[in-house]
Amino acid sequence: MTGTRAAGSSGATARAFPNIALVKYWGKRDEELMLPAAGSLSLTLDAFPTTTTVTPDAGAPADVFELNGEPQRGEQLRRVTRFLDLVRSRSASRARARVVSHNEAPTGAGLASSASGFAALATAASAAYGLPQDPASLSRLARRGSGSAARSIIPGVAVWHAGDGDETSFAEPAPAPEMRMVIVTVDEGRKAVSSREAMRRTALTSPFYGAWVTSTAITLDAMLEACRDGDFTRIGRITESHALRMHAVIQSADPPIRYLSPTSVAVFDAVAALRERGVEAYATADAGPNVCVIARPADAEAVAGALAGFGRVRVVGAGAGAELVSEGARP
Ligand code: 2P0
Repeated sequence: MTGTRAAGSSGATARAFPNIALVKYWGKRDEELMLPAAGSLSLTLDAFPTTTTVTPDAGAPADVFELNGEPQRGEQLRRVTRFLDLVRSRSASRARARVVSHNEAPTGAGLASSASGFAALATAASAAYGLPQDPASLSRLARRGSGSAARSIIPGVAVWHAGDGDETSFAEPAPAPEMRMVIVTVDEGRKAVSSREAMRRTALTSPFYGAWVTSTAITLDAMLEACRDGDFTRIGRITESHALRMHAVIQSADPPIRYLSPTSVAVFDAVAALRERGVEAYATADAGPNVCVIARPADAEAVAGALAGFGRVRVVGAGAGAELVSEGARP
């Protein structure tokens, strides 16, 4: 133990799951406040959690961040420190912290590890530093670490409102029918261009970016209506078409960025072939080559079986929101 760590400040541990967007977030209107250019909607998964313990240490000279047993340096550590600086600016404590995180997803492979990561960090840090812990406050805070983390605070289907400022840009539950997601892991490698950088490049250089933003707002309204109606077919059609629009606008950046590999495209084709055979499934993909396919619960295993030749396949369902697992005394 170092320095003058307060007796009893044993920190707080939180767990959060990744989410996969059905209406995508791609572009910010304010990078400092992390306000999205448009709202989005996602399914929080019941797999690949991140569990994070934040232990404030009044005597420590700097924050420490350990991920899957490896001490982190450089940009990874800076992102955590910047986030904790924001937490400390709202707290009575200025103590540096030890952050120990375990992430069960392959980091950087497009399975949204930054979403579960910052949702867990926001939840643990809010408990450890005495900040508000209601879902809207946690979602707004998580957003500052990584936009998509705002949605991982919420269980199941979450809508992240674009809002008109920091106060109003948070995620909340959206009523929706039960769904499964078949995750086809085509490639576990780290992506070549981070989503943050690719989003910035898309916004700055794509001639289609304006249309992407205005059409996404319309798409989100249609998706919310389809979810309210429990209309799986409409949810699926919107999901697949919006994913392809996102990849189109990303490819139209200069220099272009292409996340989908030939295998990813083959999975989209296989999903279309399943629909031809009467099995309703719809594909989406994030900033990487892996493909996620939504299906009704009764069809999920058949969809997984049909896609098993393309990579590792896993059926997941709707997961819990970010939760405090244990809480120690405050610093
Ligand atoms: C999404 N993605 O809606 C979209 C679709 C990836 C593709 O949100 O810069 O890691 O930290 O806010 O949240 C990934 O972007 O980016 C993402 P930052 P984030 O899920």
